Amino acid sequence: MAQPYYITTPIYYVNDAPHIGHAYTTLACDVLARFKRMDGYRVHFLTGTDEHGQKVEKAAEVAGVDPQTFVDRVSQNFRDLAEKMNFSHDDFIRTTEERHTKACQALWSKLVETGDIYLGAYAGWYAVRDEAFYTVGELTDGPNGEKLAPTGAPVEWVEEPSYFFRLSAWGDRLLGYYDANPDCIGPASRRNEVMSFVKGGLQDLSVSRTSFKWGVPVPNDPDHIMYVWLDALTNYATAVGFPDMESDDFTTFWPCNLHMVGKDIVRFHAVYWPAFLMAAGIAPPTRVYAHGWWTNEGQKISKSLGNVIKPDDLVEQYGLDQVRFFLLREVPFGNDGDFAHASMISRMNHELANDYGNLVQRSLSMVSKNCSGAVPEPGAFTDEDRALLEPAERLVETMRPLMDRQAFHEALEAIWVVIRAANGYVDHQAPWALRKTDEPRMRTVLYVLAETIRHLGLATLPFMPETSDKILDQLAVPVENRSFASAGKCGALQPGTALPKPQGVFPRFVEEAA
Ligand code: ME8
Repeated sequence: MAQPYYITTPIYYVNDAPHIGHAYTTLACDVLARFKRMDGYRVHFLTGTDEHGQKVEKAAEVAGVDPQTFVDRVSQNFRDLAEKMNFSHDDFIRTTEERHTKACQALWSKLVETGDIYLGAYAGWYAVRDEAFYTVGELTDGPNGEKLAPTGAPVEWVEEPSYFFRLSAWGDRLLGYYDANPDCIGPASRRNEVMSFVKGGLQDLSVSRTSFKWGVPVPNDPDHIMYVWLDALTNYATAVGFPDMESDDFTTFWPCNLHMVGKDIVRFHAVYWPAFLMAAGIAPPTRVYAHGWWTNEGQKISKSLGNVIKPDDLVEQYGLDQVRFFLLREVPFGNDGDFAHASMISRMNHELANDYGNLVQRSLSMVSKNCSGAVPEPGAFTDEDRALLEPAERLVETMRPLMDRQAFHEALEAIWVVIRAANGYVDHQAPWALRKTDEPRMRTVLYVLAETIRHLGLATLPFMPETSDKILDQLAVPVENRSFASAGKCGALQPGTALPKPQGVFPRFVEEAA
């Protein structure tokens, strides 16, 4: 039986059009999902949209349509983005679906039964933009004397009857869970941040609202709708069959292996969510990873600054796999990053066109011209051949632990170490010269290069699926051999296999056109 791997993106608010930040999180998940599938796992990759709450209700009002019409329209933009970015999700959840209402209400009822939800009254500060409550100590004064949340969002005073989740009772048990599971929050800086927040003491959390209607009704008290974060977080359970905890999907995929989120929402995922789950007697997630924040040419990305980077525009301008590569290569995953067109062009020209593209093109053209367009027959391998081939054969093994700690940039660097070594090998072996002096040795060198490129094509497949497939097509690698099980000798290129005519894979970008 294949081992299960359940991975989720945040579900995105539908108050706005998708931008590069949303594409980034889902891309990271897509690359991991593809890697795990190639590594033999049974993967369930979930993304979707968060469609309830005051923020969405207000956005619908501004658009002059009823909330359902509004969410239907904007949710589609996120689906379109997923298609455009070649994301391979297995399910796209919307919180306005019937299956989700059922799951939220079932979780709520469990929490009422265990005594973890009680009725009270809320009086405090709320930021609609963050859909979050803040204590007075967290607020700062804005330029016009208004109160602001730590995120910069304006807050408003809210006073209304509310159900509460007894979060204050879960501090020690949360700390116990973090201690017993050192990998349950990554990277380490976020883990420390979460732990000190919990150590600072937790207050009970308001989990229902009465002043607007756009949400999941509280069972047996329909004047209340559920707090949008309790509703939203539950999506991860809904999608694998909750409340049917005996279902095949739930028993296979729960607890979730990885909730990928941005650093803005780590508290919701690493504090509130495990507390809700533990209170309901359900296992908390295995890992939450909070990545960093993108800015645009040094500025915060925001609609009001008019500097939102639309993934569609980038793909149009530079090509899909180029964008996928750049986003995960440019910034150590977990750190903040700055998007700059000059860096995008530089990476494309140096690492894609010059390093990878050039290696593939010159090697395969030589095979095509000098080996009758077929995989050459190698002779005995020399130490130099083995020095290139062996790390190439071990690439997946090298990448596995890096991917498991979401160090995408390190996994890419491991691939580029082999690419650079292969380019050095071509220069040093000079197969064009061997053609005149030692044809059998030329065939060995070209075979070693073709085999190395096969390993590289497999290793880059999760990151750049279309281009890597094109590379593997040029080596006539059968589709059923494009998994890591075939990466070893059993999938090795067979001498004599006819190869299609090679084609360039990574065009150079003309810098003036940027
Ligand atoms: O928070 N850089 O939805 P949301 C990097 N609905 N990542 C970014 C980014 C940026 N500049 N901007 C956005 C919500 N993101 C809730 C989630 S989950 C149960 C509910 C990414 O539409 C990043 O992953 O505001 C961030 O956490 C997420 O989009 C926030 O998306």
